[in-house]
Amino acid sequence: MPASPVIRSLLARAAVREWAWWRLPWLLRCYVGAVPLVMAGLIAYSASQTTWRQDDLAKFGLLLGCAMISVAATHRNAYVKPGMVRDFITAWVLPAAILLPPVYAMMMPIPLYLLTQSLAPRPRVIYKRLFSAAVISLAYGAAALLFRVFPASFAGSSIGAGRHALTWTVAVAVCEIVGGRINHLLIVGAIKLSDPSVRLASLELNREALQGDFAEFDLAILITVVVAVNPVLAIFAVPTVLLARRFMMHAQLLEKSRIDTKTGLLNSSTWENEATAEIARATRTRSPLSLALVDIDHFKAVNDTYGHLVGDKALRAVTDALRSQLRAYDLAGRFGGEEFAILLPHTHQANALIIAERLRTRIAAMSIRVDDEDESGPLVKLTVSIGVSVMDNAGRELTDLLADADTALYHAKENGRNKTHALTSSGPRAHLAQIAPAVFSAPGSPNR
Ligand code: GH3
Ligand code: MG
Ligand code: MG
Repeated sequence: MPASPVIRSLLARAAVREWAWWRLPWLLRCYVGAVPLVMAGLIAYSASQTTWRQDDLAKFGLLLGCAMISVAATHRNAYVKPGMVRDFITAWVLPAAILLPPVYAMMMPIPLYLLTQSLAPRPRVIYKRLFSAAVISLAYGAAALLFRVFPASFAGSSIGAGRHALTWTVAVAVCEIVGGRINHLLIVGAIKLSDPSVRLASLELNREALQGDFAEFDLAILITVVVAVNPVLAIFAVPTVLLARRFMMHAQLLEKSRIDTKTGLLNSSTWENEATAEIARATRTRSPLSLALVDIDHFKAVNDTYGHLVGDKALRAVTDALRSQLRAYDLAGRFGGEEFAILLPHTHQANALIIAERLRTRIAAMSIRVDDEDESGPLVKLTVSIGVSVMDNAGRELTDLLADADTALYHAKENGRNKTHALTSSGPRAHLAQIAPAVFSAPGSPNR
């Protein structure tokens, strides 16, 4: 009897040589392999050194239960994309590190990441989850050891009253900072090994990231203090963690609703809103503005020949080319399937045509590999046709500009594709711009 798809998938995972881990560059492979091994070794060692007490186990069970509820009760959308929302797992691991022998904090991330994996609509590669769990395990194992270095008069195994409550909390905060930094550094190591060009400052020093860091830091300390007073109080922290997670997700969802997921450009409704505002600004300030509609030529043939996945890859390549050619204040959106709209503020027709031509020639020069792993395999070549419209001091609506750009695009298609055409509108007499074919047509393509 043939094996079911589930059995086949399990067998494929069990086949060691099939692991995605093998496909990593060797240094990164060693790194993401070594961290979990070190974690396993240290857990085994500290387990052998631990006196297992019933009330510790009960406290651990309670903290783990609360952490699991906060992970499981978060909307599944949060797990669609890694990094979509903070999991706040360390907010539950810190109390374990402070109030229990170190082995508990080291064990805790493992079941939590297994749960995260099972909740994700599209399971993440297992070595990544294992690495994330191991990083937290090592970082908070170190935080647990650090806490024990403080004298009992300053910190100690239980929280006192008055001044001691304050110094105890300061010691917890120091351990959270140290644990958080080690966690961060270990992750940065993996990111840098996988892509040395990545700029971490832009990932870390933005409002969302800092807000998330602070919320996690704050919750971890509050939960530790509350659990130190009475472990059962941990239950009251669950709704607070859920609220914080929801709050963090809101900003991300808002951003996501503006963006076209396939290309990362603005989606058409957001583009239209922002373009309308930009046109109103240009009308008010009497500054020039142009609009370009870019349509990939014969894109259906790419899909028909190589399939939709390669088609999507080509769409992303065109998007990257668009981004690389535009200025920071230009507004690019995905307007339809293989059609893009670009608003060019402070741009007269002559400059708009130069920008559009630069874009067209750049895309025509690209070669997109059908199969990344087959260097001698087929390449996809694309061209685009571009229609440009312009608002020279005369106040016009977005619909007028789009209609003109669409007419110009139609002419570019009609005249052999891989061309830039423009339509100017000075009053009711719109006319096709006289564009020198030598400048604005593809080499070798028929002249208009
Ligand atoms: P033309 O030069 O006249 O523009 O020809 P075309 O084939 O590009 O235009 P047509 O409108 O006939 O086909 C557009 C194609 O774009 C059809 C559709 O399958 C493809 N397409 C639209 N959106 C996507 C997408 O998100 N991914 C992929 N792979 N293809 C898409
Ligand atoms: Mg097309
Ligand atoms: Mg089209």
